[in-house]
Amino acid sequence: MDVVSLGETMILFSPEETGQLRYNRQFTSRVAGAETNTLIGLSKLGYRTGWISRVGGDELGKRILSSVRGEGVDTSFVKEDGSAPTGLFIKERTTADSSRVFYYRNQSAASKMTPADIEENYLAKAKLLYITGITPALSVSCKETVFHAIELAKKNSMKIVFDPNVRKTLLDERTGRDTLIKMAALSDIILPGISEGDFLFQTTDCEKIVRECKRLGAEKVIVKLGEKGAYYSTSEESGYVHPFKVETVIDPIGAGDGFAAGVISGILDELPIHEAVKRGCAIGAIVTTVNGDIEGLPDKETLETYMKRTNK
Ligand code: CKP
Ligand code: MG
Repeated sequence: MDVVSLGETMILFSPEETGQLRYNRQFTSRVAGAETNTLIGLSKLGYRTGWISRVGGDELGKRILSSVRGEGVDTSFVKEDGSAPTGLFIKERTTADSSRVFYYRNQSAASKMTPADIEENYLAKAKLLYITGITPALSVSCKETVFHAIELAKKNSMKIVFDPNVRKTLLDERTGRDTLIKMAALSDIILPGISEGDFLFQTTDCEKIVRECKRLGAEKVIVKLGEKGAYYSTSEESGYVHPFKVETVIDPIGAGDGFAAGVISGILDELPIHEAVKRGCAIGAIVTTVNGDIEGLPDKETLETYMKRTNK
C-alpha cells in the first residue's frame, strides 16, 4: 500500500440554490471527508490507499463505505458501529462564491474511534501516513487514536504528511493549537494554508510559517496560497509555484484535499519538489470547478492533459 489515513467521512447535503439555508428546499447528498477526499484523489491517480475509521451501522454509513470502496480505497479497517450514527454536514452557499458548513457530527460513530482500531500490521504496509487536524478535534479518543497512529508510523519508519485543516467550530482554541503543533512537530511534511499558519503561529507571512514549521522539525513545508499558487521549502530549495488560473470557482471546499493528493503523488513518484507542488496546484484548481469534494478529482491522464494545456 502507498498511503494510509484515518478520520471521519460524512454525508454532505449541499443546497441546489444559493442564499440562507433556512430558505433552501432542495439538496443533493454527497460523500465527503478531508482524509478520504485525499485518499480518493490518490486512488483515482492510481496509488494504493487504505482508510481507517468508523461509520454508523446505518444506511448512510453503508453509502459511505460503498462510495469510498468503489473509488478503490481499501476499507477493510473501517468498522460499522451500530451504537452511533454516521456524521452529517450541511453546506450553506450564502452567495455563489461564499459558503459555510454546519456539522451534525457530535457523538458520531467516527468520533468513537479508539487506538485499538489501528492494526499495526495494516498501517505499516503503507509507505506514508496522512493525517489532518480534524481528527483530534472530534473526541478525546480520536485524539489518542491519531497520536497512536503517529507513534506506529514512526516505529515503522513511515513518512508522515500533515494537513492542519483547522476547524475552529470543532476546536477549543488554545488546546487545539497545542495539539496541532504537537502533530506538526511529529510530521515530516506539513501542508498549511495561510489562515492555518496564522492560527498556529500568529503570522500570515508564508516564509515565516515555513520557518516555524521547520523549527518544529519538518523536512518539507508547502504553504497553500489559494488563487496565488503555493510556496514550498525543503532543506535544499525554496520557491513559489504559479497558480493554475480558474475562470469560475464553483465550489472551493475540498480543494486543499485535492492539493494534498497531488503533492503526495509527486512525492511517491520522487518528482522534484517543484513538480510535486505543481501537481497539487493543478488538482486544487480542477476541484474548485466542480460541485462536491471528490467529483472533480482527476485520473492521471486527465491531470496530465490539464497540466499540459493550462501550463505555460
Ligand atoms: O480543507 P478542505 O476544504 O479541502 O476540506 C474539506 C473537507 O472533512 C470537507 O469534506 C469536510 O467534510 C471536512 O473537510 C471537514 O470535516 O470539515
Ligand atoms: Mg484544508
